[in-house]
Amino acid sequence: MKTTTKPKRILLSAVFGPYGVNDAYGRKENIMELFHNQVTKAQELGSFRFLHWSFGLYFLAANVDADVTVLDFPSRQRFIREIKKGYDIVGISFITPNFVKAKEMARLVRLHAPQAKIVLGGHGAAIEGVEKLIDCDEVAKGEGIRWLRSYLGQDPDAPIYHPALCSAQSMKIFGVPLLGKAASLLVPGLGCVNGCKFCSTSHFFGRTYTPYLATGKELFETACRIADERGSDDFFVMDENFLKDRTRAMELLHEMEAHKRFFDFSIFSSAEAIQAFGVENLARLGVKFLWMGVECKSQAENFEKNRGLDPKALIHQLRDYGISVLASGILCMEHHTPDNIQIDIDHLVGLESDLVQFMLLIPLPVTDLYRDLQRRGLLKMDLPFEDWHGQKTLNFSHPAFPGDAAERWMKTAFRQDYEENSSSMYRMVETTFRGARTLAGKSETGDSDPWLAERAERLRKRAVDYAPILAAIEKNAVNERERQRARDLERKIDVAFGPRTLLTRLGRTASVLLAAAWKIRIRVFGDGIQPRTKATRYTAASKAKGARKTDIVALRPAAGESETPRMAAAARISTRLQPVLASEPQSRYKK
Ligand code: B12
Ligand code: SF4
Repeated sequence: MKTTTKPKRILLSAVFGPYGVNDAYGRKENIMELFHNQVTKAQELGSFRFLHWSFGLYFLAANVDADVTVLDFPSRQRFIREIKKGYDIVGISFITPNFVKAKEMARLVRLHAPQAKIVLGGHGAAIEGVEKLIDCDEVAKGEGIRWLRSYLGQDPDAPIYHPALCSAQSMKIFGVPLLGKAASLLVPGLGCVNGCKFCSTSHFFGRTYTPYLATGKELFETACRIADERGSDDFFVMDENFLKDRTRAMELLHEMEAHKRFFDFSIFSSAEAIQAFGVENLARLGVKFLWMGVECKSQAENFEKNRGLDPKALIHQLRDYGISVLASGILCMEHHTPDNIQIDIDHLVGLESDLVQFMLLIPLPVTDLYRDLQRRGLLKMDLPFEDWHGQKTLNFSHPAFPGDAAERWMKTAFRQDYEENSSSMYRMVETTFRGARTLAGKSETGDSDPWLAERAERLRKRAVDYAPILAAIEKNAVNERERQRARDLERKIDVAFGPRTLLTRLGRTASVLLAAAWKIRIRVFGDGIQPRTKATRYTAASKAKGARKTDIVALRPAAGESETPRMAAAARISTRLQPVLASEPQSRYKK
């Protein structure tokens, strides 16, 4: 008689909140918001307030044969409630600064669910000796899907299923919610082969690249499925160096053009890979946002990926093509002193990118930098891991930056960028406008084709959609320069793309009112935002062959756990796009 084994019951949890507060488990600087944490934090009302889901957990859940619950952004109490439900395995995903939270969660599991095995995963698993520091049964280092499948006795090499996921919740700038569907997540692969000395991601995955979607065709087919399922052609591409595999990216572009299917992408890539792919190709591909690691000015102290490149010229060209750039730089590098660090800050600010990230040099476990400083006895191992987040304190002895010097330089740098370059939202509207003009200009000179002409039209629409927020920017400008810039840009958009419609006028008023309301909210209740808890349940039966597509979806969340951000129907800063090529009707791609 055939016996069937009961599927394992697994809980996969992110660390508990609240996040970004000073308490026994964390620090107020360690905010759970990408941009507000480390990019636009000095930009007051204009800071980007986006919350991203804990993507790795959903990938794991969708790729093992088991009954899996994903608990994202729980409170400590909510986590306790969940572990009491009798799981066989509790997986905890954490990064280094959240070490203490993971430790406390493991303690709670032993206390309330002694039958459960505890598995640790995520970048925190790289901490040396973590298996002894936290009471656990297993530690998954590196790529987790293969690991978890092997642990469960399943085929580690089975094909990877890419779930359809929304990338973010609660997105606001100047208090104005971004309307339309949030971008979907696309994870082409994990890791990066470049192995820059400080880079935690590259080292965690053993300086290798693990593709989830190995070819342009696979990428295209997955993007089509997700776009159709979620009703959005916009993608946040979670891949540390997406353009590194140039052939794959080119193949994706060819597939899109062959099937006349437009997508928009926000990507991360290194300068050498961007240069090799070509700026016009990026515009054709629909890249609208690009994160690039500039790191510092000095060629001698920089990394191979930036050798011999002129970031200023590259960024200028990218923006001319409507591609917003986030340039990231590292402060308090080993060669920095109070006498030369300003050179790098001026360099980063002078690049005139749309956004700038300043991050302190933080040697994280297993990187070459970490090992090097460890060998030299410079790591501050007595500094609690909660402080290893890179926005306040150095975790190694740097003779030139004692006490709170690092933090002071960082604050000055963010402020300088804001005052000189204006708010990032202003810059992004400008980039979009510039891109629309550049591509339209190509049509006028006969240097275009229907595909590029459609890209021009999309940029034009986006510029018009964005324009109402310029009123809020003008009203809340950091200085006269920004006020004047916002006014001028609005005028230019009006002149280029026609007079303001009633909708635009309403949008302007709404954006000013929403920004005022946001200002009051911050004054009265403070600046903090906490993400909403989300529990998603995946059953083994629903993941059986053929049923994946329709069945791997979030169950209705319990009361108070809604994952759908409520969007006020006010000012419209929408990236909603009409997927049409010239006048042809959109043909949804069919496999
Ligand atoms: C998205 C992201 C965020 C989001 C997090 C959203 C969230 N809900 O947690 C935001 C933007 C808020 C964020 C913030 C921060 N982040 Co962050 N973030 C990332 C990023 C860019 C992508 C992670 C991701 O989703 N990857 C895709 C998924 C599929 O891969 P994955 O998460 O690695 O998961 C795989 C494996 O790790 C493993 N796995 C993961 N969890 C588990 C659990 C179990 C049980 C198992 C078996 C396996 C497993 O399996 C998965 C599939 O293979 C990474 C860089 C990167 N490219 O990896 C940095 C990264 C994880 N962040 C990092 C850091 C330091 C931070 C910040 C402190 C800011 C900063 N200084 O950079 C803050 C901390 C916020 C906080 N309060 O906790 C570091 C972690 C370094 C380290 N060694 O711990 C990274 C590596 C970036 C870096 N600096 O190099 N981050
Ligand atoms: S290129 Fe970027 S992702 Fe790759 S190793 Fe260097 S810093 Fe890390």
